[in-house]
Amino acid sequence: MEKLVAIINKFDFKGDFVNFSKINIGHINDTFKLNFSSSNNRLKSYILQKINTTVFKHPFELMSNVQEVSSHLAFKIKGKKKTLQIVRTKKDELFLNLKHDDCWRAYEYIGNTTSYQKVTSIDQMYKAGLAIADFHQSLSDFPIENLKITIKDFHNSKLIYDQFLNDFQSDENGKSNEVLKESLFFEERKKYFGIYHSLKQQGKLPLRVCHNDTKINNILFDEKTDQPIAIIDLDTVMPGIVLNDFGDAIRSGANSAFEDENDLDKVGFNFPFYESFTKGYLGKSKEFLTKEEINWLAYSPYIITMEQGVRFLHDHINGDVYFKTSRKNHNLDRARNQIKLAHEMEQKLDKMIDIVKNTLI
Ligand code: ADP
Ligand code: GN1
Ligand code: MG
Repeated sequence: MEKLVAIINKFDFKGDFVNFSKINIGHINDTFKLNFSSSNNRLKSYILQKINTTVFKHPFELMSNVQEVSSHLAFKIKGKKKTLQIVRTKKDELFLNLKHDDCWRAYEYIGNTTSYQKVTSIDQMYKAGLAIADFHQSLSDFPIENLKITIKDFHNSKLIYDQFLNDFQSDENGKSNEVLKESLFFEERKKYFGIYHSLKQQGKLPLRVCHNDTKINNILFDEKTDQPIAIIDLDTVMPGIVLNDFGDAIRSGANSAFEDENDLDKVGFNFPFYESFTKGYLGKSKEFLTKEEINWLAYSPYIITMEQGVRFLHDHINGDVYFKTSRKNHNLDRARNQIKLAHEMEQKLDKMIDIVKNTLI
């Protein structure tokens, strides 16, 4: 608590610090909500985050991306929606650098919003689809060359799978035997991991400014109207392919269970949610997507769900060094959850393709 107060004192917050609470959402950074009182006795809140420097090794580059992207978005959305707004330190820095593994940043708190861990209505999916398309469109004139690579090869599914396989085979933590079935699932489908890689190499998919982590809890919805108000967690905004953003929102939003659910009977692919998101996304993005992007759209939820399954499984055999965990076998449960989801998507791929086609008629 004392350390946190010392850190809070370094930032240019307005008012008197009252209290804080920890927000236990998000697998990467440590997030706190801070409450301040101002002279007119109104409460004002901020977000304080300890940046995970194991994942984001260059916090200055990271924060300069966030700063540039959020300024651009603020200009584009002109008060209609919100975006992250950095609160600088009293020394006017973008973040507080105490030492390499002790870096902190602060944002204005975007209030009167809800961050869903699981989507609750078909309408939320439609609106989320529109919001992601809007995000892509708003950033279409952002100077892509200004973006720093915050995580190298972030969605390189082929490399992600190869690295998993390497560690699975060397089995340094002696866990490979526990995950033979899961590993086999991915091995049998490994051709899918190479698809984007080869399309990119052939120059068939354009690089655009992408969010790269469009998990549904990174969209804040207005708590009264349920309209998406802000897309947050801009740490992975990098040049990328829109298929990952489309796919990841469906991976997280069209799972009938929470991502952490270990009762696999509850895990399933909510097809109407997929359909609704697709209609929302394509409603806006058909104006700017290329034919090739549209051709691959329906595959992307499946491919990224497998990619995420491999990432969780890899972290499990590596001893849970990347994603935050709070119970034994947490990452293994998450991997099994993604496998079940991917398996269901696989059986509906043809129908998923039809939805994209029918939406465009
Ligand atoms: P992580 O990188 O660990 O996922 P996020 O930046 O996504 O961290 O933040 C975790 C959670 O904190 C979000 O899902 C959201 O609920 C909340 N949050 C983060 N920033 C804000 C903000 N500016 N206003 C309101 N809530 C926020
Ligand atoms: C992480 O930070 P968060 O919780 O929004 C991860 C995503 C994964 C997601 C899985 C930087 O997202 O890539 O899809 O967990 N972010 C990073 O829940 O690795
Ligand atoms: Mg997040």
